[in-house]
Amino acid sequence: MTTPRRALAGLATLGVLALVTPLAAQAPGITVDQPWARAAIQGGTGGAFLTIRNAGTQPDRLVGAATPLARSVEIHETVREGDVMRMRPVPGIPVPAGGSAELRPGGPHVMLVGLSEALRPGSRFPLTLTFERAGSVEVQVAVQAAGASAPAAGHRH
Ligand SMILES: [Cu+2]
Repeated sequence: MTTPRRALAGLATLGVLALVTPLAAQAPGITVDQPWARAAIQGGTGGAFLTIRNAGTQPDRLVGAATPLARSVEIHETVREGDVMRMRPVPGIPVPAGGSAELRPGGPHVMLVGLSEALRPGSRFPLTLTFERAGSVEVQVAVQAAGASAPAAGHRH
C-alpha cells in the first residue's frame, strides 16, 4: 500500500515543478551589461558594478549575489551623511519593468567581502546574481585597475 502512495507523492511533486517552471521562465527579461570590478587584494573587499536591464512587464529586484572568490557578498547602497559618503547593506535593488538599475562607484554596488584571492586587472571571475522573479543569472566580471571609475572603454556599446 505504500508504493502507490509514494507514486502519488512523486506525481504531486512533478505537478508542482510543472507549475513553478513556466512562471520562472516567464521572467526572462533581465539582462546584465558590462559587469566589472576594481582590482583588490587577497583578504580584502572589492566592489562589483554593472547595469541591470529589465525588458519584462513586471518589476524585479536584485536580492542577492554570490561568487566562489568571496567569503560573503552583500548588496550595498551609498548614502551621504554630512560630508561623508557611507556604504550600508540593503535587502535588494529594484529594477523597474521596462527600466534599468545602474550599480556604480558612489552608488549601489555589489560588495565582495573576504576575497580568497586577489582581483587582478585583466582577469575575470564568475558572479551569480539572484533576482526575486527572474531567478539566478551568472555573469563574468571583468577586473579593471584599482582606480577605475567605469568599465573599460573598449567594452562600451
Ligand atoms: Cu560597499
